[in-house]
Amino acid sequence: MNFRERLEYLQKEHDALLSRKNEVDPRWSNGWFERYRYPVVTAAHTPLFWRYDFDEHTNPFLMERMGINATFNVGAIELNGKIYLMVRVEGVDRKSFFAVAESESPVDGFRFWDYPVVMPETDDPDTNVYDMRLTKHEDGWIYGIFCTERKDPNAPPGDLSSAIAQAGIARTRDLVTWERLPDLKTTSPQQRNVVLHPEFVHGKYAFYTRPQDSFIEAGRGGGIGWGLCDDITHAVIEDEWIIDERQYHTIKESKNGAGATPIKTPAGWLHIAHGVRGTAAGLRYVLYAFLCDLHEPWKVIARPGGYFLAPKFEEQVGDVSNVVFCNGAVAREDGSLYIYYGSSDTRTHVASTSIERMIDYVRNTPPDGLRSYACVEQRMALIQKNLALGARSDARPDIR
Ligand code: M1P
Repeated sequence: MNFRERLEYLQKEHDALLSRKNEVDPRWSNGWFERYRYPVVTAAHTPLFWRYDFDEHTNPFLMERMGINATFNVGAIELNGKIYLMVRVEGVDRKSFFAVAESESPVDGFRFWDYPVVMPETDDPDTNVYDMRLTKHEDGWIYGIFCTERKDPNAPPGDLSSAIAQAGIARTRDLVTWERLPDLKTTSPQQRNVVLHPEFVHGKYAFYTRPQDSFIEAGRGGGIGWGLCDDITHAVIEDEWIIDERQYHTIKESKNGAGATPIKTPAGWLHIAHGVRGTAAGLRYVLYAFLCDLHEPWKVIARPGGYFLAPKFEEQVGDVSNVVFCNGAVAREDGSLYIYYGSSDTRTHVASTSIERMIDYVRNTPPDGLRSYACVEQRMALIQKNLALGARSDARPDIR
């Protein structure tokens, strides 16, 4: 293939990918959310002109000059009827940056804007930025809260891995021009998975936090925290407390973190978070949900046990396998809810449901029994009820 032919081929493939229709994945059915056959955003969705040099003189072989490794962990927002994803794009150089992909449809047709987001730095430049949560705040701004990572200045010589994670804060009106504000200050040595609540609480900005002792380990950081601050242009949380604890032998034993910006429903603030546990094969990240009081959003009022979405099918494999992670969801006026989630730190999927189904799920799923015996009791209650309703039994004990 000569230069022209190869360029035409690449463009044809790219167009076909961008215009591919998505469909509900028939391999999955649990009655309360749908999975989709195709990811909504992959590295291949990024514009060809981000990756290739189209000049035949400087790139006669039409090689990819600056590859993209992954597109995952997206913030999400609906504006004027369109869905905008704030994608964590990771180059082959391991650095992440933000870029907007938009679509008229919540499940397919996402196209990246020509340029990625140019996020201003603070006086202490970020080495890496990722996982933005978008919050349309009642103060009129759209905020992006994201993880900013820098090398630990106190790491001993030769330690090239120790890093510090903090919450970066920026705001915008149009997703194009961003005003960077100072990073959030808390009493915890590190923070990740920080989310801004969309409304003032007692006249203050309210944050969900995730205190952690080190870059990877939550350590004494007990789970998802909550704190208020007076001034978002110099955000300081002096009093941070845990509202959703990590717990032994649960899906959030090692870590958890707030995910999508909480969704206001008549029943309360709906949260979609992630929980992490250790396995012989490494960490396993799943999504779980909980509901907080409408007027006192720091109070959890429904806490279904276990996960609602775990890595399945192709989602299980990628750069960091066995991970699903959500930092964006869109609740539409018609009551539908679209949950965007990254799989294995590689690509982005969508799950669709409705606020009604989610509320049914969080209210009517029993909490984690925390012991096998208690969990069997919960299941016995369900079985007895169904058999009394005439459920057909498959087999009955009959050993003589
Ligand atoms: O690699 C899995 C995830 O790890 C981090 O999440 P947490 O801080 O809860 O461990 C984040 O870096 C996230 O981006 C990543 O998907």
